[in-house]
Amino acid sequence: MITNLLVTLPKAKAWRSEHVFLYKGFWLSSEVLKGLVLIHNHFTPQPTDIFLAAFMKCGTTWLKALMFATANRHRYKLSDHPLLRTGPQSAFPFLDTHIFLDYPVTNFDHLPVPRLFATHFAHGLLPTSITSTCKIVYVCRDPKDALVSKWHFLSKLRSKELEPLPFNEAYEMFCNGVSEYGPFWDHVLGYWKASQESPDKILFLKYEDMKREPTIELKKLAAFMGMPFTAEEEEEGVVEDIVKLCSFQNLSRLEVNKGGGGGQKFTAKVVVENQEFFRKGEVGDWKNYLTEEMKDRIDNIAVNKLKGSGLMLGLTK
Ligand code: PAP
Repeated sequence: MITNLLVTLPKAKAWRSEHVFLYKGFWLSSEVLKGLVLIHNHFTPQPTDIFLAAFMKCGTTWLKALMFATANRHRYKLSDHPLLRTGPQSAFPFLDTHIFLDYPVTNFDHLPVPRLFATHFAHGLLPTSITSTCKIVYVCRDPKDALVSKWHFLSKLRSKELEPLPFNEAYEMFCNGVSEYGPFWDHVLGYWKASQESPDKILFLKYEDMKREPTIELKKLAAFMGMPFTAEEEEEGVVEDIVKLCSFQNLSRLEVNKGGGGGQKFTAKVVVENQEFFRKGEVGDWKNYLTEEMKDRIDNIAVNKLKGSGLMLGLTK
């Protein structure tokens, strides 16, 4: 089924595997394209489901931890929290590939309500049964930092049978929109526009804002999820406690996130160790990789692509 579709699609060099395929304006690996078809044909959203959507390397791991800890704050003690044992990636399913981990298709009925799901798919690729019914939390990031993070991540996962992908080539590809789930700007714009039209359905967050003011952003997130912190919880410091639990400093030092056996199964062949989801966790690491000229070019692309949208991105100094 998927093979028949793939032969009809334009393809380009990929960052992890050999090729990505252009499907409805976005570059997808064959694995996630299969996932997308299954989601359209077999996934039944519930109105209480909450989605976490993001382009790759824009904050999924962090948001998974925050959303899971917030939604389940009455079930678990922070001192003995499942996040400390499993790491954030296992907190809830990454739908794009999890949908086909069980044969013939994964059933998610056992998940507690609200069911939480993560996806990297662009807004326009998701079935309307999801986008018209479920709440979506979207997190975006300075494209320069997303690019650097993605290059590190996918270089590690890149098939050993392929030549390594030099950073400058990845930069060119990224600027041209060609990378897994890209183009970056179309991805961000799709969710941005949808969030402007339906702010009650889509919460649009920025990694940089979360770094600067995590408690304010977490309160926004909890309220959007329909689980606002009470005055009593705020007084007790619950917001700060969750921020601390989910911080890069705390999570990245845990055994399970340092190669201690924790990992995320994406496909039968691709299993990624938890430690790969924690690198630096900083804003502005791009400065160590991009020349002034490269920075100006990518910032100009962002300005042009986002012109008139009211969204500004990637202007971190
Ligand atoms: P994914 O797309 O593969 O799921 P994602 O979690 O979105 O990855 O992005 C990983 C980035 O978030 C890494 O950024 P870096 O490469 O620039 O360092 C990772 O370090 C960072 N990250 C992971 N956990 C946290 C956290 N708790 N707080 C802040 N940043 C984090």
